[in-house]
Amino acid sequence: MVQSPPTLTQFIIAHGRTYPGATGDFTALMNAVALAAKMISREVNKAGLVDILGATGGVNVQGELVQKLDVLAHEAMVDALGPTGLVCVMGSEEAEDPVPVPENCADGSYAVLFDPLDGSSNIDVGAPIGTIFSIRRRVTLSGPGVLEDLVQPGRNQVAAGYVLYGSSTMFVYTTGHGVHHFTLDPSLGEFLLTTDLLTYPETTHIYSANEGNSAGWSEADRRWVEHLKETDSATGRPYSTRYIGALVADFHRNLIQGGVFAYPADTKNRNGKLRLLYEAAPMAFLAEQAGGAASDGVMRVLDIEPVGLHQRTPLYIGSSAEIERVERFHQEFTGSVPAAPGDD
Ligand code: P6P
Repeated sequence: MVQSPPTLTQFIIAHGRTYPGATGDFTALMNAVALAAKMISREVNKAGLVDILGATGGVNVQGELVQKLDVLAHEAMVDALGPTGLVCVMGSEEAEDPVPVPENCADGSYAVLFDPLDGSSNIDVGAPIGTIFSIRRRVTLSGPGVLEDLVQPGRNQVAAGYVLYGSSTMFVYTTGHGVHHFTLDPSLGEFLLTTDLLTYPETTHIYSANEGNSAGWSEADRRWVEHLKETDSATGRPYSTRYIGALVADFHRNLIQGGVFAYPADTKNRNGKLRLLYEAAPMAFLAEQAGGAASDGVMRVLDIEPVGLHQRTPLYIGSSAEIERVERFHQEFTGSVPAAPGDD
């Protein structure tokens, strides 16, 4: 029997002493997330073969056209997590209100938030998409969880991760002891360990931003990106730009190759486009665990005190040196978004 790398489950059990609670509950919870990931991966990989491409015609709370796979992914996460008895309430990009778990399973000690299918506009063009999840301990004592269990600062996360549906399906997570990277072996139906402790490379030479929005950026952001286009002292060359349009894919590439991702506030999204609780905060936990950082331009994302389930934030995430630099630009130049035409 060829000893393959450990599966996700074997890895979590072997590291059980470092996981929250260490009662086996966390292992079961992560297995439920991994099951949902496999179910979503199966649907994503056959998207071209059956009628699940294209929009449902519905619109989610963000006002974004809901793609059929978004709905499937949301249902996969709810169906996998709800019956475990480990989760008291869920928050999803696809649901305006907190998602309850089955009544007889409501005493779980975890509250889980997720973006079930990040970058869904990439679905119909075969570009990478992802799932993002964020796990916190409940703050209420028992019974069905409530909004308060979900709306907690990023520092309270006990685990966070993403699934990347690309050339292969990858599962990347942290519990505060480094970033662990797994790849799905479809022949086994198991995620196998690829890299135990992923960390950002020392130097970065990639930036990821949708410069189509730059006319609506603040002076600080415009100056920062123009600075990146000048010759960089560390590498002797200007940065390259890479932008896939899916946070998970841009984040993962920058983590492996070195880089910084930015979705600044602009005149269309004056508080930023990305959601704090189930996009920015879990990715920020991963970034910090990989030796990087994440900021809203002024403060670290994990320190932001959230007030709403679908609250948005500007996001700059990547190597620490780059995040410190963009924060310096926001100190030196105005970070205020210009008034849009017709604004008072
Ligand atoms: P834009 C996908 O819709 C998403 O939420 C992130 O995954 C991605 O980084 C960003 O929005 C892309 O936004 O405006 O550049 O298409």
